[in-house]
Amino acid sequence: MPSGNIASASELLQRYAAGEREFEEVRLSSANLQGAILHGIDLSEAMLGNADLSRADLRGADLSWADLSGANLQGADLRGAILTRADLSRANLTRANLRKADLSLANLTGSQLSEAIMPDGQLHDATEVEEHPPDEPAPELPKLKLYHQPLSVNSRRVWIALLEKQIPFELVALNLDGDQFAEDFLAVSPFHHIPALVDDGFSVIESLAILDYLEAKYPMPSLLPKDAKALATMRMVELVTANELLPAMTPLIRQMMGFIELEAQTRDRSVGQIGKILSFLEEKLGKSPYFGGERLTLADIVAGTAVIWLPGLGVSLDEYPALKHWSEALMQRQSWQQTQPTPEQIEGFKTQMRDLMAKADHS
Ligand SMILES: N[C@@H](CCC(=O)N[C@@H](CS)C(=O)NCC(=O)O)C(=O)O
Repeated sequence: MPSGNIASASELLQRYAAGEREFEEVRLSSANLQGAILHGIDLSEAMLGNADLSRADLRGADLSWADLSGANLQGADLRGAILTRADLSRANLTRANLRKADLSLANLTGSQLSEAIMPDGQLHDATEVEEHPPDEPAPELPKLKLYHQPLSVNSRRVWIALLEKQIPFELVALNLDGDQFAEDFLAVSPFHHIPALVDDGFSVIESLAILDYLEAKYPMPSLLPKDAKALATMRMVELVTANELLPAMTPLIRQMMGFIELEAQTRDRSVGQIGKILSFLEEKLGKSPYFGGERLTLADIVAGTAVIWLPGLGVSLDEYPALKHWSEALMQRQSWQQTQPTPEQIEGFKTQMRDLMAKADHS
């Protein structure tokens, strides 16, 4: 079913991320869709005049009859896109890839096509771009590499952000049974921690730094609120999760995994501290669907990969109805479902850690 009345770039990107492809009545003149990943989208008749679509991935998109006059399509990937009767007058198509695109009856008056790769495989006004034979497969996009462990909450937040932002990436799973000390991994992550991200030879460690890097490099769809208070709330939630909630949960996680027996007093202390943090989070969430307001942000990803474990650790969310509803809704998202560790992975990790602990006791 086509979605009507899309009036903001973020709404379009959110709905696209949720799997919708057909959109009607899109009015996004002058919108910022720089670097947006929208392949296969149906935007026929969309109003995108003066929009910034530079470096956008619009492979196979239907843009027939769309108003793209004055749009910035510099470096956009428009391979196989349908641009029949589209208004591309004054559009900047410098370095855009239009291979196999259908430009029949499109209005290209006054558009800039310098170094654009045209539908027939010819370079229009080419200067230094290498010409590929028409049937040669398109060069692969450089892929990010995420080193992770499926049960790691710190890794999962990065994994989910990559999925939500629709960034192509490759997962490299570590067992953490000693493989994190391998020389080639230490070259990436000198403190032998996952997650670690490698982007074209550039390594980033520390999950929150990785999230910031992804946001800066791939700003669309945005996972950062714009408003000052929402931004501060987002950072508070991220840091309170990392610095308060996860340390308070650690003894309960160790007990759940069967690594330790917890004394009642230690358990009560952990549960009391978690309660304090949950009250704080409940208050910050308020009546909004997400911590940053109407849209998913990094706060939801960071807190939402930790809080969802609490019922399984014996900490009920019943006293925190907003958080309970929020966490249940997050678990319905494809990105949470796709990254949820399987019971077999959890059992496998428990056995592996018990073996490692037994080995350490005997050495
Ligand atoms: N502050 C770091 C924490 C990373 C961390 O503690 N990772 C754990 C797994 S969740 C790890 O790599 N453990 C294996 C090791 O340190 O050898 C982050 O947020 O990325």
